[in-house]
Amino acid sequence: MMKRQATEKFVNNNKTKRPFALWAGMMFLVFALALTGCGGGGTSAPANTPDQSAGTDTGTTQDEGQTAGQPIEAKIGAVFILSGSAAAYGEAQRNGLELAKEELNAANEGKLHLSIVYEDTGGKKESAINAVNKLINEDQVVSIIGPTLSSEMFAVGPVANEAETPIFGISNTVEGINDIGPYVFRNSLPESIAVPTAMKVAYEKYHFKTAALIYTNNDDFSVSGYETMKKTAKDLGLDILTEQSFALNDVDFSAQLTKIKEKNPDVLLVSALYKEGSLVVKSAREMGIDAVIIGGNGFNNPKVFEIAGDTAEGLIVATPFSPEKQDPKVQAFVQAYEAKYGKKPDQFAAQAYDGLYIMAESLLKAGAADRQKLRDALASLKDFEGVSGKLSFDENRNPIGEAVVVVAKDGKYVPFE
Ligand code: 1QQ
Repeated sequence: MMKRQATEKFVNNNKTKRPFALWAGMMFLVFALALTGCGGGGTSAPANTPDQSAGTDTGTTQDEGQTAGQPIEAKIGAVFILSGSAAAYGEAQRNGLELAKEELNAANEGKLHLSIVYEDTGGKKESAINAVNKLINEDQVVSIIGPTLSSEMFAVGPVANEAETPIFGISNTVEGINDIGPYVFRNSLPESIAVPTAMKVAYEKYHFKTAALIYTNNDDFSVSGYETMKKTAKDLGLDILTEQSFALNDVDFSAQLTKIKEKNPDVLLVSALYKEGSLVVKSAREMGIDAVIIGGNGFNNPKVFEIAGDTAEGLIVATPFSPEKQDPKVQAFVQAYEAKYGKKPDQFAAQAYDGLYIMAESLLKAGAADRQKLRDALASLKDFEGVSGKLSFDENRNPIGEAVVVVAKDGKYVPFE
């Protein structure tokens, strides 16, 4: 931004002295600055107007506009957990994004070309902050997709917002994500919608009266999910018998589960990421806890079945996406995904896939790979029909969508009836 203003000032000062001879030299400088990425500050640099950039090699900076006959070149950053104990989320997200990128680049040939720079956070806030700074300042991306966890978004959202770079969460389900600032978006259904849906639907079938809660106490998503579960349990008039917690990466839950077993609740509410959550479910069943188990968004990954095996049977979760949905759009996505990766997509892959489609639609609407124009186009999104449902944003850019309730049966999730 500073450099862009300096360039404009230089242009103006000299224009008044020797109009034409200097004009050519100035244009050369403007192009050179734009091509080396110095013009990338969020709004269109002077070199982006069609007549000025005609004849140059467009497509190397984040804010190159669409010039006659040239596609919009959009470089997008992706910040995912690609290693460590929650890596299956990031893998699904990368798969969904790559599939969408191939489809979109083929469908928009000559109009829009997307490239993606991936960064792995390992689930750590510090790594997420470094990744976002690198993407914004070095790679000069037009926008960022991710990060995977809400706790990471709370750390990096303010950084992207300050740098006026749109950041788009595809799996951040905690309340308050959009309050970070006007450049922060998400298409992931908040747990405040998904969790009560699952609990109410299950309540109508089982009419449980007592509940126990167990959650990860040092992860924003898990804590927020626990609070939503507790509030919903109270709203349903349930008697909460005990609340237990543990930390990320814990593997032994026998002390907490022993206390829960003593209380014999009708329903056990679990708020955790897939690894800890699946181990809790497994241990609970192995210890003889026979309560109905309801989980949160963290369980929407097939790793649950790998870790918990048969003990996952009966686990109830809400999700905006089911690969079983008999909708032509969903089935086309499921088939393309299976053909490419040899397995069915989960919700994380689906929301990533939709996220890039939304980004592409918004870039085409913006008419340029320009951070500010893209932000405005994203903010005006309405009735986007994705594989994970229909999406609009409310006035705070929160997604408005619906959750379906699923239950684990024979190693996969099927609609809850
Ligand atoms: C969040 C989540 C996690 C389950 C994402 C992997 O929903 O952190 O908000």
